[in-house]
Amino acid sequence: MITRTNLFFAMALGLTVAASAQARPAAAPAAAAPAAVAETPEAMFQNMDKNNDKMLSLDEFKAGIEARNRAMIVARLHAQFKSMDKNNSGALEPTEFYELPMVKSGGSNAPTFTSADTDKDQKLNFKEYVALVAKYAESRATAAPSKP
Ligand SMILES: [Ca+2]
Ligand SMILES: [Ca+2]
Repeated sequence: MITRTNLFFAMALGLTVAASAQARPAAAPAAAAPAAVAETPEAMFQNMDKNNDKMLSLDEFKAGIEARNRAMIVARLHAQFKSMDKNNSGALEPTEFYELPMVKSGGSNAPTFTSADTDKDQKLNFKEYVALVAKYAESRATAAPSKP
C-alpha cells in the first residue's frame, strides 16, 4: 500500500540519490538548480512519449507525471533552500538551520543540526537538506498519525 507520505518519501529518497549524483562541490555551482522552464504542451508530450510513436501509453504517462512531480518537488525544495540561505553561501549554516520552519515548529520532534549535517562540515548542503526533509516527513508520518 502506498500512502501519500510514503510516496513523497520515496520520491525524496530518489531526490537524495539525484542530488548526490549532482553534488560537485565548487565545480559547478548552478548545476544543482533545476531550471523552471515553461514547457509547451507539445514539448511535454514529446518528453513523455519515450518511443516517439506519437501516442502515450499509460506507462509513459505515469512515468512522465512522476518525473514532473519529482522535478517540481526538487524545484520547490531548492527554492526553499535558497530562501533560507540568507548569506548566499550555498549552504545552511547553524543560524540559518534554526530558522527553518520545520525546526522552529518541530518542538521535541525537531531535527538537530548535528543529525542533519551528515558529512560534519558544520553546514547543510542541498543534499543534506533534502535528506532532512525526507526524514522529517517520515518521522511525522510514523510519530504523529493524528492532527497536531
Ligand atoms: Ca548560508
Ligand atoms: Ca554538511
